[in-house]
Amino acid sequence: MSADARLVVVSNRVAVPKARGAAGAQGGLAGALNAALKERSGVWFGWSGEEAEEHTGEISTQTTDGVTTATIDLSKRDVDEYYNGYANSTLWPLFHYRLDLAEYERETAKGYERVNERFAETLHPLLEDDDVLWVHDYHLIPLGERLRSRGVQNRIGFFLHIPWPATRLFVSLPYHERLVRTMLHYDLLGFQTHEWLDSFLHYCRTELGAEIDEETGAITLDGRTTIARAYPIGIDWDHFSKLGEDEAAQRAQQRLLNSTRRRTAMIGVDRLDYSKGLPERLDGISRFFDQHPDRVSDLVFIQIAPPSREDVESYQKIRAELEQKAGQINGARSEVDLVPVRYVNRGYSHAELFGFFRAAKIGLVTPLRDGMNLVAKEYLAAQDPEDPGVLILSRFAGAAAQMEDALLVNPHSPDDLAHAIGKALDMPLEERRRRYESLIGTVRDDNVQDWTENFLRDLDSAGQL
Ligand code: ADQ
Repeated sequence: MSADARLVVVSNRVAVPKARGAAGAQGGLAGALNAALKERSGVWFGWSGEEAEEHTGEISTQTTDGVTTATIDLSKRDVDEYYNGYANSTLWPLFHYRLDLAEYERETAKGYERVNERFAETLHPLLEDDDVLWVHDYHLIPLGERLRSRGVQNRIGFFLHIPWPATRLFVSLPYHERLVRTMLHYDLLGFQTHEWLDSFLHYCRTELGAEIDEETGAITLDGRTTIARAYPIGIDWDHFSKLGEDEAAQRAQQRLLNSTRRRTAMIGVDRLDYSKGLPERLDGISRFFDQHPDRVSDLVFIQIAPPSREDVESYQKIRAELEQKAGQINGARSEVDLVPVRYVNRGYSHAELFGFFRAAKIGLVTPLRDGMNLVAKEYLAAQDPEDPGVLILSRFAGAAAQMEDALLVNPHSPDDLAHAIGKALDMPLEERRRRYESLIGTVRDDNVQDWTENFLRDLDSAGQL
């Protein structure tokens, strides 16, 4: 298989590339994948995000700068069962250790299999013999096996963006073995961290009796070998770190500084998701205020959290809980000219986020569980090296494995969070610089371009590893 074979990326949603020079930002992952797709005149296949009355099998294609996007619509039933149902109400909570929120419904499991089969059926005719396929995330775990059952022999890799749970949790999923066996039809499996990789290997060894070669990550079962490795994702450093030159970033920074005046701004930026530990974060802030009432006027906390997956009940609940907690803190602690928590339910461009991150002297990234968490890396990339802010990071984010010099916290403990906030507020410049220097290297060097290259290099040579 040659390294310049055409690349076919498959994910639940497709980020349609912007024409050269077109306005608007693209996420780091979309940017990196588009760069790889451009290099290899590739195709990006997935759901359009649109709901159709009926599934028609029609593919919409668009080619920009040599990259073709091919999308299909899904029916309302498909979206309910596959996306809102099995992917986001079964796998997402389970993989984020929220057994209490995981729902197991036979119908949604069937919908998940049906849509994966539909992806395989629609994608198959588009494939050429030499294509290298890269499938992304928990929505499409069985896709590789579905393609193999149609005779596809191409090299196929899979990357999981979220954690892989411990075996004792994972086995609570009905038909868990069937799901994992489908994964062994990929040539290469990528995980964000060694912890998630080890959990997966542990499952394969103990539940399936697979043979594992720890050194190469080779998993052998029934005469087939799959390679599994950790590939920690990074940010698009070249793009993100230069956003400070952008006028929108400078305006956003100034806007925040003007509005906070002499108070220290502390920031959180997350999709509104229960895995991100947002109510727990507010509990920690509330505890800090309880312990240090004299410091309420020193600090303002800005939480930016655009709603996501609003059709799923657990997401409606977390939103209501957060509104209530923010309201409680502000009710108890506000003065006529002072509101301690600013809770904003919308998204901002990367340039604006850069400006907010730079204006905030404390970054709070405290998920209860997270595959990686790119916000932690973006916060650091936006800091002024001469006067950097402090990152408070959950030990349960994948990013923590690379970022031991952040202030690592247990997000479940309000006392731990409150202590870290106090420490960050009082941290001398010298210590802030030292921590920043030790952290920024991995943010800069282990970037998303490297991640793409490493994964695709191993996929190109899978079978010879
Ligand atoms: P997410 O759960 O979405 O991603 P994360 O990695 O933190 O989590 O964020 C992805 C991107 O969304 C970042 O670039 C961030 O700037 C942006 N974003 C978040 N909140 C925003 C807001 N309020 N406004 C604008 N942009 C916002 C999943 C996994 C993660 C993994 C990534 C990539 O859950 O663990 O790091 O995929 O693999």
